[in-house]
Amino acid sequence: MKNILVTGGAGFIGSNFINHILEERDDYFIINLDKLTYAGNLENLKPSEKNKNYTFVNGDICNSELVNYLFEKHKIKYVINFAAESHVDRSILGSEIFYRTNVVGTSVLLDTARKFEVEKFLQVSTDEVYGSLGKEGLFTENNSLSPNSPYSSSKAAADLAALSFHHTYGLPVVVTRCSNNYGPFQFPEKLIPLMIINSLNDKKLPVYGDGMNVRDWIYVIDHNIAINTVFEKGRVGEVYNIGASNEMPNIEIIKLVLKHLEKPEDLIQFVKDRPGHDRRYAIDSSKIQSELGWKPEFSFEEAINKTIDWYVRNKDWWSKIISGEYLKYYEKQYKM
Ligand code: NAD
Ligand code: TDX
Repeated sequence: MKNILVTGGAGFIGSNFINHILEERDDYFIINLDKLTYAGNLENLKPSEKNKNYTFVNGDICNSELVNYLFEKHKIKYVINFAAESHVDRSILGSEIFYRTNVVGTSVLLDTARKFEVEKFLQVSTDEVYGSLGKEGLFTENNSLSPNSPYSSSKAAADLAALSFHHTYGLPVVVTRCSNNYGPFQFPEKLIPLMIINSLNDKKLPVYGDGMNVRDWIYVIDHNIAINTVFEKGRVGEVYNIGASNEMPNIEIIKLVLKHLEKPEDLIQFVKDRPGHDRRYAIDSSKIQSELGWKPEFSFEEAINKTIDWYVRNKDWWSKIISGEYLKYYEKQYKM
């Protein structure tokens, strides 16, 4: 049995990871440590909550005493660190919690992992650490890091901290840098769920700038299969980019959502651009493909339709979210 500390497992990607992997594997025991911030939601974990190989702990990765206690109690030998403040716009409104959770929290996990001699520590990083691309080219693992937002700078610090623990102490660290995810249980602040939910509610769709910023989209399950591949087979001290070679300008995705939901394009509203808005991300994932044999399984067309339909069917899930703290955030961010 592998005792794995999964942090941030009540968020979008972490909950999809836990639900997926517990169906696939009976040799993983998962201890999910999550602070249940605005983005954490135990409803995401309904499929796993009764699984005998799963336990939930409500707590903060910055809490060294708690983290030490959990390593001791559960004889933790593996860590997959998803926990983070993850939204760029919120990091622009206020950065402190981003540096606290993403940097200090990761350093607490690294120190404790070192003390308890873990066998693998996977740091979930992001392609945003590379900065922004021009019209041409792709991010490879050899690109220098050039993060532009408080969010991405905090993720770059955590990513480099993890690699430094490998270099200095020989901690068996692997780092993954993935592109933009979409799928079920994504918090409504992010582009795709925001556009789906606003369309369903006949609300305006706020598009930053000219709508021509490009993101490279991957279905969350493909990301999670890649994470497990790197977790099992990745060489320690290495970085693996993850992406599905699916670049699209934002406006194209928004029009596709409107078309699928049979809503009019006049819902689109161009608004003030995000400060420091990265123009283009695009991932070269040839290293993980050739070295570890991973490749994406879902086509964009199939998975985006599945995702839109999931939000249509799961109004109960998102209507609770958009009526609470989210409403205040929305008004502040969009002033509408
Ligand atoms: P999310 O915001 O949906 O979930 C984050 C989770 O972390 C939440 O459950 C939250 O409660 C928890 N958390 C926050 N602070 C914590 C703390 N101090 N202690 C314990 N738990 C805490 O984020 P997500 O989209 O699922 O992203 C997960 C990870 O993947 C993040 O590290 C993010 O940087 C990375 N990533 C995300 C994307 C993307 O497109 N969403 C792409 C690449 C990488
Ligand atoms: O209302 C909006 N209008 C808009 O035009 C929102 C929320 C976004 N956008 C644009 C900004 C980006 O160009 O859509 C694009 C995607 O925005 P987000 O969903 O906020 O994602 P992004 O900033 O690209 O960051 C995401 O991908 C990398 C995740 O949030 C990060 O956690 C991950 O590391």
